[in-house]
Amino acid sequence: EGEVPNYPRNMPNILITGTPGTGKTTTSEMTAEATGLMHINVGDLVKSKSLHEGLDTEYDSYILDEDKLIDEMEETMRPGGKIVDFHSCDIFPERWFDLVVVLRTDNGVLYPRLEARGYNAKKINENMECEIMQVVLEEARESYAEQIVVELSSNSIGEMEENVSRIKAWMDQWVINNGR
Ligand code: DAT
Repeated sequence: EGEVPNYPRNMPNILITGTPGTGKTTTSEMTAEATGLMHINVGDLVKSKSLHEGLDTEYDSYILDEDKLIDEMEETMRPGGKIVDFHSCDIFPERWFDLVVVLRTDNGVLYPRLEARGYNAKKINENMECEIMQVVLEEARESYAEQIVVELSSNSIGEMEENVSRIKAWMDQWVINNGR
């Protein structure tokens, strides 16, 4: 951290984070479609490039190899223009991102989404607690400058569409301010 020069970007990098089920992947796909930015689904990348140390059988999730993941992504992030989709946000270098979006979902809406995914009870409870305790939001506030962290409500399709429009409008303004 701090040793890698932060080259100026022509396009912004956006992190879309939040508890599993809050809508990161759907929102990222729609935003990529609307903006032309490239969506990077970090969970898929971890699986496809084996950037993990095996499966945690209790939670049925991969044990991340953070160093391998950051090395794998570094060159891709450098020129900008990426939407990074992941349920955790404190593992990435702060310098990578121009905007950090934290999606939030009400308990009564999130629970059935997690059930519909076929998560086991332990995983559902862990994720519900994560959302109730605002774990990802606090992580984002601790890891990034206050002015780049935005909390957006993601309970309905309407809210998701609104969020995509807001992110697109933010990006258009970023290009006016920073693009060359
Ligand atoms: P995540 O990537 O955060 O785990 P997802 O994009 O895969 O979440 O969405 C999980 C499920 O919930 C999927 O079936 C789409 C649905 N969903 C997500 N956000 C939504 C929203 N704002 N309104 C309605 N459905 C939503």
